[in-house]
Amino acid sequence: MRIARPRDRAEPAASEITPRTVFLDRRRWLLAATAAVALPGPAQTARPGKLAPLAGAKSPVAGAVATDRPTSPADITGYNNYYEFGTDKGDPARHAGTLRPRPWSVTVEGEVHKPATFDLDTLLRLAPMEERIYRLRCVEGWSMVVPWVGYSLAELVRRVEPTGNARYVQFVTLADRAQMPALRSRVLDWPYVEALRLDEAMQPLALLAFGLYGEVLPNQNGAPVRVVVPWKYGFKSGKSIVAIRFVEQPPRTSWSSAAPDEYGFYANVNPHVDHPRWSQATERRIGEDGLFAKRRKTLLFNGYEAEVGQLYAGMDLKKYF
Ligand SMILES: Nc1nc2c(c(=O)[nH]1)N[C@H]1C(S)=C(S)[C@@H](COP(=O)(O)O)O[C@H]1N2
Ligand SMILES: [Mo]
Repeated sequence: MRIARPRDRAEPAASEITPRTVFLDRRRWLLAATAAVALPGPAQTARPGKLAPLAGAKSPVAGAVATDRPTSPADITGYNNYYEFGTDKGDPARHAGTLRPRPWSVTVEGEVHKPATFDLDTLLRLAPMEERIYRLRCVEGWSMVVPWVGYSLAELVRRVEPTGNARYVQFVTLADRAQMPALRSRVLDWPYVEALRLDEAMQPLALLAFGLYGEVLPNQNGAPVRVVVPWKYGFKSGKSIVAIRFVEQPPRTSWSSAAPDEYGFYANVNPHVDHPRWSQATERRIGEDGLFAKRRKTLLFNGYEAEVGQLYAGMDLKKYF
């Protein structure tokens, strides 16, 4: 289990030893970030720091706690896409130890009344931390359930006060060759960039995540801060964010510029719009992949239709895929 301290390694995850309902209930906490410290350790991942829980409170955000069984910490931190560290699923866990998640800052700029550079400690205290248990569905056809720790991206958006011209929000992620050797490969045009429409970014499910399973984010999952947009394919959820830009025109996004026929700007999870090279109707849940494990049916908007469907009312989702 890569996020555990070395001496804890033999211990099973709480999710493995506690009945699911008790486990989920126990995790419906508000979390305070004050204790978060990520020290670079001798292992390949940053040493975990706790995001301390405040007992009792539940996330007030509709849809924030999926009832599916959370994927194991070993799978969440061992099976990753983070191409800055290589393209194999095990590469991020093996190589992301060179990422330095502190010191860190995020610059917010463009069409806002209050542009600012936030250092990590300021960001950690910007709003109360919550646990959000989200399904994550990769465009490649697999999915996980992750207990993230963070707060709604809308909290940050409101504080910088977008101008009337702000219609899109672009997320720029770290691209530093000294920390990310795989940037030498030309697999994508670095830095990895993603974007949302402003109203999508304001939807309370859109998360700024700082941790998972109650600990600061492991490097391979996008330390120290990433975006998580649970109703869209995983590639929309940029890791290790360094800048957030508010703009008027649709910004460039890495995957839709690399392969515009395969990856649209919206990238909403949609079983009715196949990838040109494979079906998107079903998915494999990581951790359930025994010999006889059935693929699951992929749900429209990854199961978050009730919460986000109205954002796309009247849009042809086959055209705006
Ligand atoms: N900077 C950056 N962010 C990224 C990626 C990446 O390669 N680089 N991969 C994306 C893809 S394709 C997916 S599926 C998710 C995977 O997140 P996870 O490894 O935490 O499950 O991260 C997304 N964010
Ligand atoms: Mo993905």
